[in-house]
Amino acid sequence: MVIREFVDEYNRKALEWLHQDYEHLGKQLRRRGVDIEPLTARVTGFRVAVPSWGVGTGGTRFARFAGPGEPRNVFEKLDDCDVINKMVRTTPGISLHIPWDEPESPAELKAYATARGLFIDSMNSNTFQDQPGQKLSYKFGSLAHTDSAVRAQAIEHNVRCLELGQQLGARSHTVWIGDGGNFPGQVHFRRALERYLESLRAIYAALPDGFRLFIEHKLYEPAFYSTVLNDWGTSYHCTRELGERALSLVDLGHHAPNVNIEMIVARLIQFGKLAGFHFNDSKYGDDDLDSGSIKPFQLFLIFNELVDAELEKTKGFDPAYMLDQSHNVTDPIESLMTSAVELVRAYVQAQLVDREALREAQERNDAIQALALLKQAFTADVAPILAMARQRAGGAVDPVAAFRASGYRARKAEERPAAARQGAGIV
Ligand code: LRH
Ligand code: MN
Repeated sequence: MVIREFVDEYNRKALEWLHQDYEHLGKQLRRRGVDIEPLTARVTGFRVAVPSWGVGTGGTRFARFAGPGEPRNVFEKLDDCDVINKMVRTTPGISLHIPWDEPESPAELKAYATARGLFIDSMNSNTFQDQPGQKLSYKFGSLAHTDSAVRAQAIEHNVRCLELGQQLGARSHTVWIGDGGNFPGQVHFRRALERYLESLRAIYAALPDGFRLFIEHKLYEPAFYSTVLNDWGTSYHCTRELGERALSLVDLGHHAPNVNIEMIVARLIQFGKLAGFHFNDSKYGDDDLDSGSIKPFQLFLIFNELVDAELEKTKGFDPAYMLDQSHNVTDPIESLMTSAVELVRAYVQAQLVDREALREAQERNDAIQALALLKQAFTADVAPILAMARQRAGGAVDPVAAFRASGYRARKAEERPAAARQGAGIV
């Protein structure tokens, strides 16, 4: 039974309570002067890209414990992404990572995605690992390396990714590098940034028409003392230097604990330089945990800034939403479905903020009322809207329950013998 039929069958049992809950929520919202239908309609337009590297089991530097039915190549990764989208109906876009997903035939891969209603979203280059047969090592960096030959090798890799991205129909190219130092004195801060910018200028010059360049800052790891592109301010400076198609990507896990990320988002929106996001969650470092699993209020506050800008039709506001997570102890498909749902939840809750009343409270410095207005939206149980939007789009009322009942993972465990390689590392 194809997933679509299975989902319809599985939804049948839930439809009765779903309509009851939906009508009840509709009544509650009507009392607040909110019509539920336009909200549900807006959800069906929400899109978040899934990372190809997220459908396999992730790991840490200590170990990676592969789960059953791991995808063994980019085509099997797309099969798993297809299931996620069939269940939640908001994730047709797939971010690829090169060379992890390098296809023999880009045309074949593009056709494979299209046949499943999927498309290639952002391309991600990789100059943070050495590949077999690679001439020069990235041990001491890549785009910011002191050796111009290493920088040239890293630039060449990014240009090849751009060409591949164009063949695959992608519209953006994401560059994250781990360049930095582990000890004081190891790296000259100003010269390293200048080398990085010089390399990015070469990549920017090779951008195909219509392509956007996303640069991703990160406070630390793998470098543990200084990182060349360490924070949003440095990123903003670089995107200003490069040009209007260069934008700053915010990975939620790439900031020091307790940094006010929603404020960074507001800044980048105001400066017209917000590329979008790598959504995940974290308790301590770049933990790459499931979105909304640790700090759901922070996720809501970030969407509060995004919805505020969206409603104001802010100039140049066109952020790319992507997940970037590592699933070390859960079924990656279940984690990615759940995370996609949590993003839509924060998006809908942010739509419930009474922005006129909030502006008045802010103007008269009524902090209690302002926070209460945000909390009123954050504490709204919008689950019926999320489930109804999925069901109307052909998805599952309860994606995880439907996925488990589908037996997909057990079937893949049969089809895809466990890879001998256990090893360590994020993928
Ligand atoms: C770096 C990062 C980057 C990816 C990698 C998989 O921490 O967030 O976005 O290239 O994870
Ligand atoms: Mn990331």
